[in-house]
Amino acid sequence: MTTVHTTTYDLLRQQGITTVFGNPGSNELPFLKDFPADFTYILALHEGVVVGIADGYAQASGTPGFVNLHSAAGTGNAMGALSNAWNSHSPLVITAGQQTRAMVGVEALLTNVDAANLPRPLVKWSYEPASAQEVPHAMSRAIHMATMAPRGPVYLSVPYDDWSKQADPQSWHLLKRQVLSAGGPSEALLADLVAQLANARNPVLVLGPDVDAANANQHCVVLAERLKAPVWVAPSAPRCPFPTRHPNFRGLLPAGIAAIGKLLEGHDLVLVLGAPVFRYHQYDPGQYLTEGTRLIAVTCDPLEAARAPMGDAIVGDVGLIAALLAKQVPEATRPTLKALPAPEPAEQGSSKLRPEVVFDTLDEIAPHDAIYLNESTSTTALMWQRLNMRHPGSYFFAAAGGLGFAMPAAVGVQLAQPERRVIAVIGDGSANYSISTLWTAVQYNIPTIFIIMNNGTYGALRWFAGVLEVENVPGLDVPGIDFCALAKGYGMHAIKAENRDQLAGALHQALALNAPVLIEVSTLGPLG
Ligand code: TZD
Ligand code: CA
Repeated sequence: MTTVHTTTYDLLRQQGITTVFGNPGSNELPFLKDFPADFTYILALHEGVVVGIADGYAQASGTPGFVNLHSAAGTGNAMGALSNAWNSHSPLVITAGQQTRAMVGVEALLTNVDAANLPRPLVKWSYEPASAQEVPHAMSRAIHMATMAPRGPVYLSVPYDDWSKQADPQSWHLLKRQVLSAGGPSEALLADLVAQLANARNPVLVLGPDVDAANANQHCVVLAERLKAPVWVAPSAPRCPFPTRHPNFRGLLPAGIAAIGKLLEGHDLVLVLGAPVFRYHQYDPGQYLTEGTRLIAVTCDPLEAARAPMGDAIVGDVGLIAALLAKQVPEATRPTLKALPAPEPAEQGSSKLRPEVVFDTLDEIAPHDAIYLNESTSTTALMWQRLNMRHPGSYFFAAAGGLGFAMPAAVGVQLAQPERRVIAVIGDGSANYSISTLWTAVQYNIPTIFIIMNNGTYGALRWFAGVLEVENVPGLDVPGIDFCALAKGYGMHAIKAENRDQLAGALHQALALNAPVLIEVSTLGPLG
């Protein structure tokens, strides 16, 4: 007899899934039993970290991240991370163990009550198979759901007694199936879009994370050059879809309604590729777009298309449509754009390093194809101004703004991209949400470089308190944390850097090592 266990591992193998990111409990042991030699298990010590690593891995590899969590408690711990994965269209197959079927009804300890409902609304599909025989089918369905456009996380709860049962004898069909997305535009739609761009007097491109996810960055470079159009990155950017030193690059759009409306004023056509319209943050009421500006958004996601408050939307394959436009849009007769002046090199400042200096030093010393993870919330704008990000897949940020993403995701990205060095720039506040990531990086020798920007405060919240005009708010400072000591506690090499020279030395040292390193930098906060 072929068991559900054997059939499921065969199915995962056939789908190219041989890494399991997990944190186990009793309900999961029968799934992990006789773990096949051609599979790798990556253990993380908190479920937010498990999903964060898998998310980074899935985004950087473009292949599904397979996760195994412990029942309701493990899933609950992962929900914050799931909010980011949901917003970044990250293809995650999240499985969780369930109590044995005979004891679910009496709600024995570690029962996942109403399991399929628990992760909603942050998954595309959620399910607990009605019988053991159905598990391979449900797993197959989960993988296809996660990887089909628009990609996203799915959830599967499996009672632990199912794994040793006999699989449906017809399960072999599942091992042969492929499900492909073919979301190209019709000729008429494409011709219309090309004509609208060709006839626009002053078009502008706004690019989002799904351009980078589709590896369509270079198509967008060609499109921008042919259109002679400025390029903005959509607000609250989780990825970098365009080279930041390209002459057409204008920067990151602010995350307020009125601010965006004003910045896009004067353009008759805004073409948004691969972003929601828009991921606003601070409430900045005003006009979405001013009179005379039209917007067309190309997105992989019908939900994004439907909820945009203005403009038209086309749901389709962002990469393919970008490639077709780059080929078919005629060269505009407008003058070629000139690059914005590069920012002045920053002075070190008094006792603590200015964040500008940290980014200038990184930009100078890090490899040109380094991959950056950002969770230093008050310095995001500086990072975008000062880092020369040239290649696709060079930048990742929490897509829902949930902290605790970047440290684990940096480990997952490094696993997916062993040829490129991953550098995670993390605030001292943010570092605490997923600090146990350091343990996984050490144990599996994943050579991510963690730079902790220690300014002793939740800097972004201090800035936001100013925006909201609220005073005397408690809980905004985080003094007294020694990150080098924490890193050493997890077995990681750690270096303190107090000035530019020490930071440069630490970076050279870290880059020469084939091991993870934490560099703690004392930085000036946003308010000095
Ligand atoms: N909890 C979670 C899971 N996500 C959040 N986004 C927050 C709390 C709220 N939050 C922000 O949005 S930014 C921020 C918090 C607490 C401060 C982060 O501080 P930091 O970076 O030290 O990491 P800066 O540069 O000092 O802001
Ligand atoms: Ca901070």
